[in-house]
Amino acid sequence: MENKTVEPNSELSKMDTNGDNIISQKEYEESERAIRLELLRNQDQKEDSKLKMVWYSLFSLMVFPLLLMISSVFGLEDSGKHLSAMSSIFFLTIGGIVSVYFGADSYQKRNGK
Ligand SMILES: [Ca+2]
Repeated sequence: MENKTVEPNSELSKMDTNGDNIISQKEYEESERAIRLELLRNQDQKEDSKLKMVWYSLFSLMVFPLLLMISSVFGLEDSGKHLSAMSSIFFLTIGGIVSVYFGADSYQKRNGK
């Protein structure tokens, strides 16, 4: 059997965790498992941030009418008018964000991703 060497200070040399200068099958599988775990963690963080975005969108949906009420209470007629003008596109955008999130989520679950 021919001896193979790996480049020193490379990613491959880091696989030799016990320092015996041999990358065993076990060390290789452990590194592969660590990479897979890292990918899963990244995926999880991505899903968390998407979910957070949806929650903030829904929260802004509740804040919007409050802004209208506040502007009418303090007699800010112009602000109220501007907010009313914005409301239709605002609600459409929030609805789009939320529906795309749930649509993409169910599509990914159905396709096993
Ligand atoms: Ca080793």
